[in-house]
Amino acid sequence: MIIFTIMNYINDYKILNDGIILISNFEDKGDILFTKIKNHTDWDNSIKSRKTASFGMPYNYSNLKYDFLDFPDYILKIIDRLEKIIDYRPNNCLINYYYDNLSKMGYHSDQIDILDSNTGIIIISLGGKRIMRFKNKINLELFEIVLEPNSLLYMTQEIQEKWMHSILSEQENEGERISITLRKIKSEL
Ligand SMILES: O=C(O)CCC(=O)C(=O)O
Repeated sequence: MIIFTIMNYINDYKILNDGIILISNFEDKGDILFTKIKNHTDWDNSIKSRKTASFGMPYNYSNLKYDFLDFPDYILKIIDRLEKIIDYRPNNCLINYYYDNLSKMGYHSDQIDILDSNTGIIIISLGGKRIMRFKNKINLELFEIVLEPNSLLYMTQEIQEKWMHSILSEQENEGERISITLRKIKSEL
């Protein structure tokens, strides 16, 4: 499993379920970034329950095909920062915009055969908080993680093999949320 240069976040990270790392205060300009992404992204509206946009390497996901698109500057800055704390440089960024409390993402596990070995999935959360619920593929055990604004969640590929995950709709009025998800997709695909 990737070892983060945790020293940077020594008081501020948790390791959960032996394959998930949560850093609670990763993004310090989350509100500005949220507004920029919300207002300056050409959103894909093909999915009913949230809007999406993909940058970097082409990515096929949930019956959608996203072509190559240059990274915007703000994503490049995030990738530059990330590269210093993980051992690789993500080459795709899929952004999800949960535009109201009912926006959600159903149970799934991420496709891992398209990912470079020893790289995981990074999720940076902006805006309203949401709950990510995991379900074990064999014994159906459940556990939840609260994705607070400005947090970073890292999941290994092994987690995808054993667990599915989902983003629940919100009962409370938590407001809109944006998730920035980053992956390193194999270049020979
Ligand atoms: O929006 C999120 O935080 C969830 C993203 C996710 O589940 C995924 O990219 O596989």
